[in-house]
Amino acid sequence: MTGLMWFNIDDYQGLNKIRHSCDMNDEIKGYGWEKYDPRAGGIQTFHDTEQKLELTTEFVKNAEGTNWGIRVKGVPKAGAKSTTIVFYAGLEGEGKLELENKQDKVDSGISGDIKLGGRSKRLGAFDIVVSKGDNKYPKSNHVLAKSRPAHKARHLSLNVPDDNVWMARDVFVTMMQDSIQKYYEQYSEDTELPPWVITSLEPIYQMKGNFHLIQRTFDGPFEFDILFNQRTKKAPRISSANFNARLDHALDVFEAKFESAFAFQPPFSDNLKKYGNFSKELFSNLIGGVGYFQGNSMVDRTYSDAYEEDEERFWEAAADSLKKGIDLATEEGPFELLTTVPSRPFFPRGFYWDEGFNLIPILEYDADLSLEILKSWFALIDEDGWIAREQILGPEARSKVPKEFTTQYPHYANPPTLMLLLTGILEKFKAAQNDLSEEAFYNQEKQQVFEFEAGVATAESIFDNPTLLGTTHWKSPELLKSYLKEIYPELKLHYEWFRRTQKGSIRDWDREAFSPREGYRWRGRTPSHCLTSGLDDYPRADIPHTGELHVDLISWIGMMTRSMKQLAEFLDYKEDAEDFGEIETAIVRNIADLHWNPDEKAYCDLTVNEFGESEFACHKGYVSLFPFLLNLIPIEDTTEKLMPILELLSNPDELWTEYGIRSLSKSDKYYGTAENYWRGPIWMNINYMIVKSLQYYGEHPEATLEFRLEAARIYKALRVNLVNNVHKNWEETGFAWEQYNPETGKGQSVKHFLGWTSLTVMIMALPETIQTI
Ligand code: 6A9
Repeated sequence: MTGLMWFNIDDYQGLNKIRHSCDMNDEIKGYGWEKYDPRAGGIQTFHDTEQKLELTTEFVKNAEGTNWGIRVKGVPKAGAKSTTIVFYAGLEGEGKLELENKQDKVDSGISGDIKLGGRSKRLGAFDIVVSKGDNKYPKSNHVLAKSRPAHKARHLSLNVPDDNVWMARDVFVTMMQDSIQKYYEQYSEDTELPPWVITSLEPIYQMKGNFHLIQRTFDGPFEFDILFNQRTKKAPRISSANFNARLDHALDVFEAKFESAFAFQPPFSDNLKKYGNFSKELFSNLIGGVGYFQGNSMVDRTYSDAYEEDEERFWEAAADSLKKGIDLATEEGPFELLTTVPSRPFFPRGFYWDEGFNLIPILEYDADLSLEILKSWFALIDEDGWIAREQILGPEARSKVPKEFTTQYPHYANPPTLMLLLTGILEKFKAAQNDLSEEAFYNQEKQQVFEFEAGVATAESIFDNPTLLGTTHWKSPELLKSYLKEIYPELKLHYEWFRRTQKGSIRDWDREAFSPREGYRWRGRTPSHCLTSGLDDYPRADIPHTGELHVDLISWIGMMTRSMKQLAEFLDYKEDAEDFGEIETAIVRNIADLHWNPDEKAYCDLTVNEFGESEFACHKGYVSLFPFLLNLIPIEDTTEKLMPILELLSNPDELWTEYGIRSLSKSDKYYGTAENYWRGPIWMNINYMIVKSLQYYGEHPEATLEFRLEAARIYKALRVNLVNNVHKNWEETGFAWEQYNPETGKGQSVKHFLGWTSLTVMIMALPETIQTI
């Protein structure tokens, strides 16, 4: 594990906030990837106001994945001078990591390159070089500083337990405190602390260990390299000499893949100057946020009776058990997970339903990577078919979560968005196979890139390389089939878990024709929250009831069924496909028979009133849209059901705003109340689904013309409003946001939220208008 820390040392202010991990409240005016390709490299910048530094890290790696390099470039802001940078490398598990410079030259600082040599089971033999770079001696007047010959780099090493390597900053701070203390012991408490105490830590940490810190200090602008190479003949080494050529190549790869993945449409394509950097940053930070996590997860396996939620006022008893559950939870694992994260500074871990959205743009850009991530998630399905909603693996991930939120419960669900992605994969594959012959398909892609790109030669070589493109699964149907066959049994288990554990009880009241099995209820609901639905505080029936049925959940399970059916058909599992088909039909019927409220002209949750009668619980907003969002409304119902949905979407007294569709109707009594998280604010994940469904139903040949024209009108305006509002906020603040204010459009809640907010790039690539005739 390697990392970088930095701080300004003109005075001792910077010391208090040594920059290491990203934190939401840091005074940084924007930071992150400008361009990033996970197979070739990219550029990351930090506009660090607090540490008075403009920092850039250029990153390259080879296609084989064995070697990488980082060029660290810094420019102190006006009035600032000296910066110190600490690079660290720690080895977890078996193996070794050692300094290879001559030991006798180390104690007083190292003036040239620094080299670590290592070996581990997974990496084989490797080395890490931290180049000398530009390193000038500070013109300090301090007499003690003058007695030091030069600002040499420092190397320190010690043993750190595996689980603590991530705490590099704390380790460094401890060392620094020791040096400061030693200084005061030697001199006097009243002498002003000279800078070299911090930049030339005492050589008391020279034991051979698995953990190494290398500190370089610079006056003015600086530049140096960190180069990691496996000692294998398989791939040429990455060096300071070939760094620039590799970076150019990485940026070419990024541009070529980006242009072909997201072919922007008007009005955005007409103004790439305005939208170009914006969209590249959004996407680069999504894909640059992909992380590998490893460690134990906290799970409450007590299966307390209260978790059955079958008693009246069940949430009270459940709350008691949940409180105990926090302490009764046991560690499970270790698990590993490759995943995107909703937000690097604030939610740096995987969330189940976020992932299905976050992978949509990644599927376009690098399909192989999205399949690898998907597989990594599905590998977490346990023997009951459950996946924990929030993946908090290991102590580092856990350190970012208050204790009461760390425990996962095996009866809790979260929307199965990853199944939606699976449908997208099948569609994309079929499009690649059917529409065009394979070769023609690639020629066309090539052609598109030629049109955009000056570097034709590079573009050509990139497009001859499916590995670099991440399209090997499209090139080989066998590969895709065997991938899907491998995950199919777990997926089926997962699907059955959903239907079994979230089953609702359908009461035998007077409805025409409902299918008794298909009604569902989210577990884990309280009067104020339904966290498992993903829509946290969105209002439901005022008092939870065991006879409640949730319209968003039946829709999710309907989509999941359809997706399983498509998969079974693709793999030629005929019987399964038939079974799924029957369930799908029953669900579509029950969505209409159980959940459509003809008086409100909306889909609603159901609850049971004080007389034991079934009753609608209607709160118009995202929840009432779900049958539409997941395309589960039969086209025959255009006039009766789809038209009123358009009316709901386009009415400014209900869901319409100039910035996107708000989560809860302005006319609902809970609009804007309490936490006001999903009670009005605009969320990009659901807006993306709305835009896509407007397109789906609006282009449906069997829909009425009246409907299609109205859908087209809303589609066109909504698409532009969404993109422009995210763009405006990005211009103004330097950030993408978790949600947007429905009255002002202002970004709010968590900033640097590049999970589903980056779906904006998908929206830019959708057609400006839909086909109405
Ligand atoms: C709180 C506090 C440093 C809430 O994006 C992740 C989820 C969504 O899945 C969900 O739909 N977010 C949305 O309603 C954020 C959830 C964070 C919960 C953990 C810990 C962090 O303290």
